Amino acid sequence: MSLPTISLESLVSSKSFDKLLTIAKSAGCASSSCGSSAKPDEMDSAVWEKIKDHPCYSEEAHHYFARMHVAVAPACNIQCNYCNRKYDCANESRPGVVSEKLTPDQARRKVIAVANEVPQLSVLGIAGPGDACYDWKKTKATFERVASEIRDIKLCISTNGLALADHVAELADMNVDHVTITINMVDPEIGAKIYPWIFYNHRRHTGIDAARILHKRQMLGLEMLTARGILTKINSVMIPSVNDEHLTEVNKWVKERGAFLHNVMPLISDPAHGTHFGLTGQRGPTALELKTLQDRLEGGAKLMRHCRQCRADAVGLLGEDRGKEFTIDQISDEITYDASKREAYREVVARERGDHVVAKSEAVATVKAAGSSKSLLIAVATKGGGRINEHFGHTTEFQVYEASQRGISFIGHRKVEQYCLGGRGADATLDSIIAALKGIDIVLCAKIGDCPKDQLAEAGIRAMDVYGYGYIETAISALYAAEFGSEPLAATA
Ligand code: CLF
Ligand code: SF4
Repeated sequence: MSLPTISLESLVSSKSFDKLLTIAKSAGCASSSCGSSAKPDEMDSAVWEKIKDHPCYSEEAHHYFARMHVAVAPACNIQCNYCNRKYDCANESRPGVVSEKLTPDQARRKVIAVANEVPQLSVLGIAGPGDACYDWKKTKATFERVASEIRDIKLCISTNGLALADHVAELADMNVDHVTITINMVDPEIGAKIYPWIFYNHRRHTGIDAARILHKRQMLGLEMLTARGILTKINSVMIPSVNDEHLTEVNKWVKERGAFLHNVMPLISDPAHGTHFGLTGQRGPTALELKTLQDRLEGGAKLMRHCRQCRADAVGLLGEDRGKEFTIDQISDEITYDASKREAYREVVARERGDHVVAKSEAVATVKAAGSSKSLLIAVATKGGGRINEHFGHTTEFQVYEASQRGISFIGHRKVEQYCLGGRGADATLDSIIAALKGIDIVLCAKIGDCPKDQLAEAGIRAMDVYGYGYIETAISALYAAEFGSEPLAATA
């Protein structure tokens, strides 16, 4: 039996769940790569086991797996100048939207409701709206309740690090394999410009004294996690003229102390959010400034470039938010966990992933074989699964890839307004999409009409749907080879 092309849409829609089950139960496998592992050759198998289904710790996994956050931890022990407590924790969450705060019991019900309906769900994260380690009782109670029913769900937290060291042993006991610490400085003088105060050992500390304590506690927490084999991701908020240059130093420090990933995120600063930085005119970095810094950091602690700065109650694949479908008022008091969708999805994805890995490595070899020093920036409309499977007019985010002598790399995303609403495209929206795609050479999507295609072409961006539903890297390699290899340009109109 040959495997059908899998679009995330077909896998997750309840209407096609029977089809998903049929594929999952089918005997044998016609996949060219059945049994292939997506594990990178250089990665330790134990580490791969921990990250292979985690959408934040593996760029590859983020095409297939989803996270959800439950907003159970509203209290915080520090003040960041980019945070207004009325909103979500800006360490891990886009400020500007108030979350639905939950008790641990409500959180348990919500996680079960999502697990029953969203087969991609693999990770439960607690990322605010305050600090997961400071508001520890609620964090712990939530994890214990959920893990006792959904045994294979990965538990993940995000913290500012001040109270982390007090809970590392319990995190290890609960099998929490993934901890994010937000570290914006290793120099307390810079820290004093970011943190006006912290609350530690029953009293408030301010200025350099506060930043020094926070720094020491963050390093201690990181070292304790590394000693226990817990994977640590460091989030750093890039604040122009405050810590942007300094983040190279942060990268070195955290690498030396065993951090698995470093995620540099742009400051989100808007006066409407009422934050200190927002109200005092501190700007965030441009996309180019962020990319330039990330490029400079290559070679140090491994970088995460696919972060979406999620809300503290986000649900779904990174880049999508299905939170509104799962508000607590829509969830029954008596809900029970049904593993069938998640299990069937995992079986299908395991096969699909093997094929994807083979296709990807062939694509990278093709790009390298072109022997060109040129690069191409390609924006892709996708719903996941590593395929070009979203219409231009429906997408709210393009994934951006760079093809160059080094291969094919995911380098970020560009958020856009949805162009097509109610069957019609809006010109003003198209203008804003074109502006958001500045610097992009080619747009790949499953379908695009002549009107937006022509207007993109006028702006110097080639848009095409001939590679629709194929693997992203395969299309990119064909385009790159056609453009810079010895073959003439083909099939790109
Ligand atoms: Fe959530 Fe964070 Fe865990 Fe992921 S998010 S607690 S590590 S499960 Fe991921 Fe969202 Fe970026 Fe965070 S994309 S903001 S990095
Ligand atoms: Fe706000 Fe999070 Fe900073 Fe606490 S750690 S002040 S909740 S951004």
